[in-house]
Amino acid sequence: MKRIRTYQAGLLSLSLLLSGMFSSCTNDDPPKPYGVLPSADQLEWQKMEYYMFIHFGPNTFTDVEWGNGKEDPKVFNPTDVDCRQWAATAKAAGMKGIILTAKHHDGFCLWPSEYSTHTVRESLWKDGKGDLLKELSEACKEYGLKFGVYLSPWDQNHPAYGTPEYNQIFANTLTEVLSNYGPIFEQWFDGANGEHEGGKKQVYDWKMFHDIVYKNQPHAIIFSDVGPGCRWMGNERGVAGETNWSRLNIEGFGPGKAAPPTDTLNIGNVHGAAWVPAETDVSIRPGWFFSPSTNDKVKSIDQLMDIYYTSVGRNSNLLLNVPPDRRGRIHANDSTRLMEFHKEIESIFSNDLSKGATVKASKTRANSSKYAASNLLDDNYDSYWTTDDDVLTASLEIDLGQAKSFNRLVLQEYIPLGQRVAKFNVEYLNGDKWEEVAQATTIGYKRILRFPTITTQKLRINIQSSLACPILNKVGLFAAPEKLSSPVVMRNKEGVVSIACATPEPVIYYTTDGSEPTTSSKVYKGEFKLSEGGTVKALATIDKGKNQSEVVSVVYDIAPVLWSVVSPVADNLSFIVDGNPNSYVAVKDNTPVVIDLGSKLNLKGFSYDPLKSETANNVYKYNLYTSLDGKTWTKVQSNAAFNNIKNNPIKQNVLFDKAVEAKFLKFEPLQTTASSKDYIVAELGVITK
Ligand code: FUL
Repeated sequence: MKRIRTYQAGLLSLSLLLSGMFSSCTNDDPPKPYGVLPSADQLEWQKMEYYMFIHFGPNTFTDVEWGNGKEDPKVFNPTDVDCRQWAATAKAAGMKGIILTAKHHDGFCLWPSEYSTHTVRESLWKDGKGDLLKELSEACKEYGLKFGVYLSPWDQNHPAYGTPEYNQIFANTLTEVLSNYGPIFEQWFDGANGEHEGGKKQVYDWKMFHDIVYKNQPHAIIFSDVGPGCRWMGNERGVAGETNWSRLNIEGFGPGKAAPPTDTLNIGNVHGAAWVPAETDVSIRPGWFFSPSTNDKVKSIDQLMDIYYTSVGRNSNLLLNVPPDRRGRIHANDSTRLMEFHKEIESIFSNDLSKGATVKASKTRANSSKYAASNLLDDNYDSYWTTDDDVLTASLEIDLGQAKSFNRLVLQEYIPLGQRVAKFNVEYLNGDKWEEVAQATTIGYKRILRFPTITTQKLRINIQSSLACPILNKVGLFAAPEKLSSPVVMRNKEGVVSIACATPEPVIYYTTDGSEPTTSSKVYKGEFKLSEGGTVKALATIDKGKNQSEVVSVVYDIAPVLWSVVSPVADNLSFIVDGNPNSYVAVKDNTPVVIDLGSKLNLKGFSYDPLKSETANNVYKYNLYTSLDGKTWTKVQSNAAFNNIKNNPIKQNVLFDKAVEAKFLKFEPLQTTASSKDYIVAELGVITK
């Protein structure tokens, strides 16, 4: 009897235990994935965050952004290629890999391809025995970096381009690259094509190309405007959308053909059907290829930090281009800047002020410690805080234990279960009042918010809208040094230079002879004349020089003091010659512009400032004429192109084959970057120095 009762009691407690286990199991289950998810390879790729792009090829020597494929392969003759230096630089800069332009739009192959006669084999480099892909892939292995390749489907050299045979040739090229130099972490397919009307049209066999990638490199991420591995984020300025979903609708689009509009690429689609995260590609110099003329235009630390925040800080990977010079080495100006940039990132993000804090969540899934808010502070990627399925808003309160000062907040969503958060804000306890310090939309893999320094013990993150229960795995707080704004140098039509600075009451030092300004240089007391041109370098300081800005450097040619637009006659055309690249005009009906330079000048070249917008109708192809009397014209540039101006609308400097005497300039647009009949000119200038 006793035995039976015991047995029954045992059964009862077993069933209680089981039911308890069962119900807590239900509540304790991780949330179901939301929407489409990253693959394991996409997740690994996203965790790389920052890697190097290398543009190298004939353009490095011919000083153009897009070669036309007709250049003599012998122009490619670097004197001192050192891929180990590239890899060592990338590694020391904190990058996780390198992607090389194995073949750009000129068709030149940086390896001795069997399927082309426009390769390193035909060049003078190493007597035609060199192989850049081999050297760089080996250097990457040695330095523990991942290796990726860029291949342009658009090929201006290959005779078969524009015919169905080209697809097989491109496929063979791909196989060569992907089977000989692996492992390849990313295959970059450039969508650019400058053929326009009347040009060659290639109908690409993307299915075949993708099959080849996956057959040879099953883990490779395929980049294009629409992925499928990762997507172009719509501009070459380094600015991903403030809202940035990793989902995208790709149905009906294709790489190299009708891609979604650039503003969609920039922000993704909230309910997109495919996981295609953003990659931000941007160059450390104004152009993608090295040019001696840009040695002093390497982006400043402030500019690079801005790019870091608008890429990595906005749910995007950063692919930073560092073009080797004509020796085949990364120029000291670029490598020095990369080290400074890395140091800055490290100095900010190596000291997480939330260490040792406590975090309380207003809601926690099943009230289970498994999903506790404390998971946000550990370094385990796979431990996270989340809420019950039906809870879409919640607050996280961080108590730092004592007042601390900071101005950066890092948040990460646990994307293996999908991207969910659509809106949140951040408040801090100021005395006894909660005050908002920032608000934002998406988080994604990583979001970094910048705000003015606050000092507080308590911070609150309010998730205000989420597509499913929010899942966050990281919170971090950091203090970036408050930087002094760099001076802004302007010169007007009369050649008068003014220097301003956003920081109140700075002391500005400057030079005009190209030397570096220091606190012993001339103090800026007011405007000065520089109508004949020169280099202005300026430095802002406060606290008796203890706190200094970065140096800015601006090179000026002759000022447009005497210039005027003689035709067409229309309002505001004087903006073209007012010395101010921020004022612009839309010239009606694609009419040529004629400028009277006021005196005879010896022109080495000319410059065109477009409107700095990817959607503006800037000039792509043009003719340029010069004249001494405004009647008889000499064509100095015929059907010339500002290559890549659509995606990278920066100032274009064009050098003539030989200098020419002129008093008049005629600029005639032939093709523009958008469909409008009015083209944009911000400034036309001359190069005489
Ligand atoms: C663009 C190209 O046209 C540029 O030359 C550069 O390679 C950039 C990364 O992609 O589409």
